[in-house]
Parts: sequence; structure tokens; C-alpha cells
Amino acid sequence: MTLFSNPTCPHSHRVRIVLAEKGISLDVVDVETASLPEDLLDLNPYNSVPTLVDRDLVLYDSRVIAEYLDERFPHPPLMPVDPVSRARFRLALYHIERDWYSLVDDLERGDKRTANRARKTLRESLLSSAELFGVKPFFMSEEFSLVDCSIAPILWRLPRWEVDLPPTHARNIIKYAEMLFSRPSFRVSLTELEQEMRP
Ligand SMILES: N[C@@H](CCC(=O)N[C@@H](CS)C(=O)NCC(=O)O)C(=O)O
Repeated sequence: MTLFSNPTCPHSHRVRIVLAEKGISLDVVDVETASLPEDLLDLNPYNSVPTLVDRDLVLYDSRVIAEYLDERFPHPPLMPVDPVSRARFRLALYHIERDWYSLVDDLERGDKRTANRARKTLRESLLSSAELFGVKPFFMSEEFSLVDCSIAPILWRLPRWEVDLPPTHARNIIKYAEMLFSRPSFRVSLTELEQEMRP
């Protein structure tokens, strides 16, 4: 199996966390998003990373890849078993992608005004969810899940994006983030460039 990944891309990071959590070893090919290799351009019509190649199966979109890996390598499971809980987790993933991942391009590549607006939106959205982070040990769950794999890359990049969370209002989020960041699998998932995002 081969994963085309970019060393600072949060979508790629999400998949690298799943790989580390399950102890899956595969070839990770680091690519620059501005100059993707020809073989990747031929494989993925959206020309994006992450892209996973497993023999003749080519997958793109971090959620599609993460769910495939969870089913192909069932241990430890990263989704609950019963349909209602699975649906709730999928809804949480939808919110995370729609409300937070949708801001990544503006935060990374937007002009000053666009980035400031995205920064403010992300900060307010995180703070409005602050209570949810304190309800269970993991997000909405007693067990580490795909939802945590998806939130971690966003929280890790908050200093890079200059999104400050006030400790008084964001205590739950800060505690949750520290717990995620201290997991051995999370440390393994980080590229050198990601390590430098939080000295
Ligand atoms: N929805 C996709 C988004 C992936 C994405 O936007 N990746 C960026 C890098 S962080 C990329 O490949 N950009 C190059 C491009 O879209 O041309 C996913 O979750 O995988």
C-alpha cells in the first residue's frame, strides 16, 4: 500500500493518525501539493492528497481513506458497532469537515483579510462546542475514534493559524488536546514539519 501525503496537510495528517493508531506500515510518499507527481495526477482526478493506493484500488478524500482503513484493519476499531452510534459519529465527522476543515485553505493560503475571517470563525466555532469536549474521555465517546483522529490535526495547528483559545473558556478543549497529543500514536503520526508547528 502507498499513501501520497503532504507533510503539512491536515487532511493527510488525519489519515496518518489512523495508520499510526492501527500500527499499519505502508509506503508514505511525501509530495508537494503545488507539483504533484505524474503518477498521482493519473490516479486521482481531483489531484489531491491524501491518496491511498492498495493494489488496484485507488482512494482519495481523507474520510473515504480513513473509513476504508478502519474496515480493512479492524483492530483497534475506530467506529462504534451499533448503527445509531455510527450515524452520530458520521454526523460529527460531517460537522468537523464542514465547519473546520472547510476553513483550512483560507487559513493556509488566504490573503490577510480572508485568513483573519477564517481564524475568527474557527475560534468561535470551537468555543461554541467547548462543553462537548468535556463530556466523555474522548469526543462523544469512551474510546478513541475516527472523530478524534479528525479533530487532532485541527487542534495541533491552532498556534500555526494564530487561533488563541482563552484558557478560562476553553479549558475542556485544551485538556482534550493535551490528552490527544500525548498519545504515542499521535507522536508517531507527526512529520518533521508538523513537529515544528509546536516547538
Ligand atoms: N476533501 C479532501 C481535501 C484534500 C485537500 O484539500 N488536500 C489539499 C492539501 S491539504 C490538496 O491536495 N490540495 C491540492 C489541490 O487540491 O489541488 C480530503 O479530505 O482529502
